Amino acid sequence: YRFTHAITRTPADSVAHGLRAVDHGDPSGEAFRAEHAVYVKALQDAGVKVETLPKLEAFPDSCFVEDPAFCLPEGAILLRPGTESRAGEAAEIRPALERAFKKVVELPGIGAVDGGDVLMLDDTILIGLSARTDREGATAFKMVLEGWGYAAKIAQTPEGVLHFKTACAALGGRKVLATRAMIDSGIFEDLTVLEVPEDEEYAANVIRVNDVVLVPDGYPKTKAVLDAAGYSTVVVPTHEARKVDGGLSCLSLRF
Ligand code: CIR
Repeated sequence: YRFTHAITRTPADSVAHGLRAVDHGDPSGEAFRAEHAVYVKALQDAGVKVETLPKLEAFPDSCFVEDPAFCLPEGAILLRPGTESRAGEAAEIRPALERAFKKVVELPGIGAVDGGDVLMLDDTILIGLSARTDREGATAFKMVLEGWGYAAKIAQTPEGVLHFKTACAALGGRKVLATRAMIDSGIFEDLTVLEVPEDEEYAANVIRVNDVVLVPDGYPKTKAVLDAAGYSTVVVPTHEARKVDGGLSCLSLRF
């Protein structure tokens, strides 16, 4: 499966007020925009046409476009982010999705799902319950996916982890990269798992884009694991994103 398109959104200066579990200082809008440009270039170099939407000062976390929607070849699903300050982001991303897809549907019901909790494997889509994705939202989302012909399964995000994909990434071909906590949950029993070395847990959030794997800068042990497994890795800086718990996957919608 190859990605041909991606949607991103320029980080606003208000990202300094972005949500975070632990405060390591505020990200700078300007520095974040410089890193974002490197990220966009890396996607383009991987063969993807990128549409970058204008920054939205009213939504500090809106550059993390992965959370308010989920894209599949046949259409897009507008999600309901599970935190109040981000609820309006689904409406903001809708026009871009309507330009890109013939079919755009809303998550039915009132439950919450953040796109960061959705892991697309070759044969199944996993939906991780978390502080952002509740059982009601996950069940409604699972039904939409099944209606579109996909197998979907509800899983549990490890304790203290923001999103399911904060702790794992799909590498294609029944292979995943995952933290020890995620491996111990047993969810990947039937897959080939590459383990993220200790103290590099943040680097679990890589993205496979066509022939390359984008890896965050500063995690040499994880890069070495991927290189040794035969992947072609591209290092991308995420120092500003990390200050507000963001990583490589959250910065784009890929399809
Ligand atoms: C948030 O807490 O919602 C943002 N500061 C970070 C979102 C990261 N998104 C993701 O992992 N998919």
